[in-house]
Amino acid sequence: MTATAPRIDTVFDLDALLTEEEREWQQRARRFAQERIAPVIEEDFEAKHFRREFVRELGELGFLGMHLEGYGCAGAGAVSYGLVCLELEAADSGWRTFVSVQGSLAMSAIHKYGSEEQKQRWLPGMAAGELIGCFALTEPQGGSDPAAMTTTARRDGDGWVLDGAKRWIGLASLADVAVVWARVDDPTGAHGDGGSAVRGFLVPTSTPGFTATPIDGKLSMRASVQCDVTLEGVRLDADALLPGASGLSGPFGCLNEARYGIVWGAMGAARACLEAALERATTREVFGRPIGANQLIQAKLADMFVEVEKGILLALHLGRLKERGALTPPQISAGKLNSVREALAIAHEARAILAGDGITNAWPVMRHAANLESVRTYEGTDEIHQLVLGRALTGLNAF
Ligand code: TGC
Repeated sequence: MTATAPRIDTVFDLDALLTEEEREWQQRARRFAQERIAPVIEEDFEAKHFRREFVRELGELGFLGMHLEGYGCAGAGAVSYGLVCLELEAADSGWRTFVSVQGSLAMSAIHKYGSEEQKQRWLPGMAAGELIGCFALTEPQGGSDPAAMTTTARRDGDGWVLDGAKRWIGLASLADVAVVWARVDDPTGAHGDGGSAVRGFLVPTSTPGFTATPIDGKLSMRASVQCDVTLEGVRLDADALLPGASGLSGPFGCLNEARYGIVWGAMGAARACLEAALERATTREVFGRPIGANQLIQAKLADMFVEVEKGILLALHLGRLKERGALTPPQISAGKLNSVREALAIAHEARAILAGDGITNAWPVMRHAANLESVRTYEGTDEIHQLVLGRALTGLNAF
């Protein structure tokens, strides 16, 4: 009986489907994840510590806003970006989340909807990891229905005044700039808004009236920071408005980017859990032989492996569609729903294979399982994505 655990990503030879450049991005991210994040993540998770110094390193590696063109961004393809998400999340969902919030949400919003001046002011520093951005959409009453937002922006001379509250805003207490989505009431249409519209604002976090407070008591994503944000009479100049976004399609356009990263990232967490289970199965002996020699364990491992490989193939398919400009929101919903659901199931199975030790931080599995509970909920819950798919299939809106 041999106990050779193959590298699981060689079994399907997914590498054969990637370009040289994509493999290089993946290797660069894998090295960072294994050499920088992995050695400290259990300690950081325990201590609720966000390692700020990694932000510049991520910038130097080109990962921040890497799918964007110009302004110091790498202009990489969607698959390269996905592979980076996968490798970072194999270490911890918190670090993939950081890259998502910075690149897919805050930088994407500025890149898609900002004026040339706004892009020049913020994007190069954010790409380099010198500046941090956050994305303030969700409000305390719930995240699933952004149309119900109550944060307002009202005209004040040439400028604006923002009032309201946001919740679960990643990195807000560390951020230099917040992309804040607020409702502008303009019934006369005098400012070109044509009634009530959701608009985006770039708020330097040093602006009086902006307060971000880290949310305590989290048992998930403990090595990253999510905040409550209050906006009390936050006065902004006219040029704080993102000119290119009007209506909810603005923030949803950014959520599409972040959800796409999750499709890949969650499979990284799943792969890490499978690797842990494989290691345990081939080294732990019970009844005089490795537990992996038992059919029941092998069946679990095989099922976990099939779901990891299927999930990565789906992510790759969506990535190729994205590179052709053909990726649709229901396709992203299918990917996010599948990846996170399967990753959670894999984490739970891996925990069972690890038995009692699986609940300790000697293994990464319980941390991944706890993190994935957040990933399951943010950027659209399972149920929201099921309903997006239900609408695409039936033509009937169940919201
Ligand atoms: P509806 O109000 O009818 O449509 C509004 C407008 O938005 C457009 N739209 C989209 N555009 C691009 N991509 C998408 N995925 C889009 N989904 C909708 C839509 O076409 C319409 O455009 P227009 O021009 O006609 O006005 O909304 P809906 O019925 O289409 O959508 C309903 C629903 C439930 C799917 C949507 O509200 C939804 O996706 N809800 C979930 C929102 C969500 O994901 N919230 C969590 C955000 S996570 C977060 O805020 C934390 S940031 C991360 C961090 O900081 O850590």
